[in-house]
Amino acid sequence: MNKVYIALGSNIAPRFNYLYRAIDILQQHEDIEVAKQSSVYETDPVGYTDQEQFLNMVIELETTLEPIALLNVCQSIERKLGRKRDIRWGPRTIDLDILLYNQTSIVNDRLVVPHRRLHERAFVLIPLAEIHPSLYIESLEQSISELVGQLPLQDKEGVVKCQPTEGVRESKPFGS
Ligand code: A4P
Ligand code: MG
Repeated sequence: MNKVYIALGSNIAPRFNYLYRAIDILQQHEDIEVAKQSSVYETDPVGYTDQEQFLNMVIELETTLEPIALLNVCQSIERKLGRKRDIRWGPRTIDLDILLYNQTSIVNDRLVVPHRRLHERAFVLIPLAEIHPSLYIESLEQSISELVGQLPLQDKEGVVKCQPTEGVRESKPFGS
């Protein structure tokens, strides 16, 4: 069984619904088991900053799918949930990034694992540290908690755990 970490992000309403719909679809896949989920965090946009706040979280999967097959599942979920690709790093209903696939290093046209920006992104490292702080990344020769410790304070301050009630405020029926 392969152990995989996936980062989810959304900054188009209803953001909570997009995150939980994506997790539901993954869970329904016969070759995927969602083993752990982090809390949901509200985060300042990084890269292209003239856009709404994101909700981000990280999940741990157990799967028999090979990396490209899993990427295909992730991209089909993005399409199903109305993801459009206009601006690089721009607004999105849902983004699913494969962070880690066991300790495998993959570099090809479609997939780079560990994710290229994993080590520098507070909105990924902080939720990942919540579910597996001691996780050691061989290619970086560091653990997740060490990587979090190296983040600039300003980046960490832009990642705030959501209160559970915030989901209620945003949860309109899907598609309305
Ligand atoms: N691809 C390569 N490696 C991977 C991987 N490990 N997982 C390829 C998933 N996809 C991977 O991705 C572009 C291409 O990357 C895909 O065709 C796939 O074959 P995309 O999802 O179409 O485009 P993107 O999301 O705009 O690019 P990317 O590189 O995923 O962007 P990032 O780095 O994820 O940045 N700020 C906050 N606070 N929260 C966010 O979630 N997200 C971004 C997007 C920017 N700022 C953000 C957030
Ligand atoms: Mg992406």
